[in-house]
Amino acid sequence: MHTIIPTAFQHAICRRPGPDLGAGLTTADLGPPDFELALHQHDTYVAVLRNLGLDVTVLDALPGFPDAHFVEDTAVVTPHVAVITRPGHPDRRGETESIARVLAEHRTIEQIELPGTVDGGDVLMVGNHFFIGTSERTNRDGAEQLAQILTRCGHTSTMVPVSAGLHFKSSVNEVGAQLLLTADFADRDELKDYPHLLVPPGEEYAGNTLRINDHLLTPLGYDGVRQQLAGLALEVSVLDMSEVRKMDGGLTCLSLRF
Ligand code: CIR
Repeated sequence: MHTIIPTAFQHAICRRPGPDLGAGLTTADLGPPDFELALHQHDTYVAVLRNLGLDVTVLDALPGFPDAHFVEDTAVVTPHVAVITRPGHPDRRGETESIARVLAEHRTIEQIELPGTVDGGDVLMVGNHFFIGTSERTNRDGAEQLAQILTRCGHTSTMVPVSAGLHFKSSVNEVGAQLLLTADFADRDELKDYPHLLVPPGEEYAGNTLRINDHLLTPLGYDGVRQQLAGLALEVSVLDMSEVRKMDGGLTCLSLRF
């Protein structure tokens, strides 16, 4: 059993969007993304992480993989290991190799094996505990493989069926020590031991708010969520996520933090 190390993120990995980002997977029906604006929004995101003191590795776009800037889905990084996922959508499986090379500089590598599938967007770390959403992208076999790796590392985990949104973290994120911000999953049994802030109706997209140590990043345009976050003793940055939203992405998807 490993010692549990409190999580203060020091590193992040991001990847620049490529000019083909509009060819990625989406259900959003918000029109095609503007490449230049997407790059600008991505640069702002990276600058915010760097201002928070993170050492950020920014990889080049990956030709042929228009969703590759959503790096969160390619790995689950814990204080001890990096678990390289097997993304649920076959079009995304070629994104993991280059991420594994970078993560191998920081962590022992583990791997989700066939027939398992996991998208990192379904995995939320809350202290020593991990929620693993089972979704269209993360199947039961993948979730069980991940749970076994986490158990070996001294963590606990709970599986939660994802009944709304693309990924678990589309709706649920940690916005303070053990404090969850939840859209859609507020009354779920699996979350009952954690205090929640509730996302107001119509602001579900802002359920994807990202905590980096003592700082929160939340998407522009959701005043109800902003007011909730203002009551916490954390600094808040508001970022325009319009272009990644068109491709079903959000703040958490754009980085791996560890
Ligand atoms: C996909 O459908 O896979 C991408 N267009 C969006 C992935 C977003 N990832 C995330 O929320 N972790």
